[in-house]
Amino acid sequence: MLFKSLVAAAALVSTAFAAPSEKRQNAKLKWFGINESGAEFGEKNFTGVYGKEYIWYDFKTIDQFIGQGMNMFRLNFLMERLTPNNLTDAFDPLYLGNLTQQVNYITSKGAYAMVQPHNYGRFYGNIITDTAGFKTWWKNVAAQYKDNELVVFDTNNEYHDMDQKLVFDLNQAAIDGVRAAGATKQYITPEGNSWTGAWTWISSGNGASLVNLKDPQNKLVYQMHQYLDTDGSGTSVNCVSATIFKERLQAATKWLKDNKKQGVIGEFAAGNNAQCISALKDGLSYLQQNGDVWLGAIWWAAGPWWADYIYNMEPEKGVAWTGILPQIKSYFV
Ligand SMILES: *[C@@H]1O[C@H](CO)[C@@H](O)[C@H](O)[C@H]1NC(C)=O
Ligand SMILES: *[C@@H]1O[C@H](CO)[C@@H](O)[C@H](O)[C@H]1NC(C)=O
Ligand SMILES: *[C@@H]1O[C@H](CO)[C@@H](O)[C@H](O)[C@H]1NC(C)=O
Ligand SMILES: CC(=O)N[C@H]1CO[C@H](CO)[C@@H](O)[C@@H]1O
Repeated sequence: MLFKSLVAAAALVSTAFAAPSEKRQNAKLKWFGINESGAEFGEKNFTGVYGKEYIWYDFKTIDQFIGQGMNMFRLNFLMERLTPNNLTDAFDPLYLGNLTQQVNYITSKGAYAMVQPHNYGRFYGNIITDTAGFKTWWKNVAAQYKDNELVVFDTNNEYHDMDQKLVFDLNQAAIDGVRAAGATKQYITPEGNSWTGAWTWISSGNGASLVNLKDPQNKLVYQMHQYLDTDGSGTSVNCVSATIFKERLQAATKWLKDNKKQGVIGEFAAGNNAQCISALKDGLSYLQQNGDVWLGAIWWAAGPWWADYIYNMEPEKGVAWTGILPQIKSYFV
């Protein structure tokens, strides 16, 4: 209730004061997406077997998400399974085959596919310090998709507890590797230290450091993640308040605007209850109002194996598919 009146008020304000130069503000968000998660499962077992330790994504559910208006799929996978043993080694042809099959399916439907190593800046559990090897890894990966403009390259999932300069250097190496492969049209999405939290983007030092990343194609979209529980970890069904999403986005939004950058919320989620749904709508409305710098948001998560997980959006039984998606899809595309 409270929430509906907030949206109504925001809509009135925007109609009354919208200037032509603010055209993108209050438009529907460009990207509405889902984290497809499963190919990185069994993270302690780097080899693993398809169907036992890990799983790829179901094309039928991809169609169902597209039917709901989604146009962005963030594809989780593990670097150790793509290039076993060494960053600069050859690809495992079957794991690459599956990744490429997913990318091709999604982009053939006109949606974006985000290639996302779910590695936290680590390889076999060790922080990646070989920036030259990381650049080569990205050059090799991007070469596979260089002619597909609907692919988005995510440098790595959630760097954390790392030297800030190393996080900068790895992101820059990834950007340089992608462009060196001849992939010049695609968006690249750098992530920050501290699990790339939006709410800590400034306090963690990410803002001051990553503002200096350079892309000759000028197609960087800074990726931040945001959960709404007390510690921001995305492990509870409870939300701090009905306005916590927006509050946790404010400092990062100012940073994007001050520095003329673009951002995307690459992971967000909340429990299926009234307070969280109010918070989600309030935050998505805020993203829309700041659509000059925010391209969209990507729900965490779907995938065949999430079962009764608190944020499961897998069709047709996931709690977020039934309870959340119908309430938030109107904010997008
Ligand atoms: C790793 O995966 C293989 C293949 O499925 C399995 O045989 C093995 O038991 C797993 N190891 C661990 C430690 O889970
Ligand atoms: C990859 O191989 C190079 C050259 O042999 C070596 O220097 C590097 O440490 C290896 N990296 C990993 C992660 O094993
Ligand atoms: C996907 O991986 C499985 C298991 O390794 C393999 O049998 C299958 O051929 C792969 N698919 C493609 C398209 O490469
Ligand atoms: C917030 C959340 O659920 N994060 C999970 C993301 O997926 C990895 C494994 O794929 C889990 O380890 C995280 O807990």
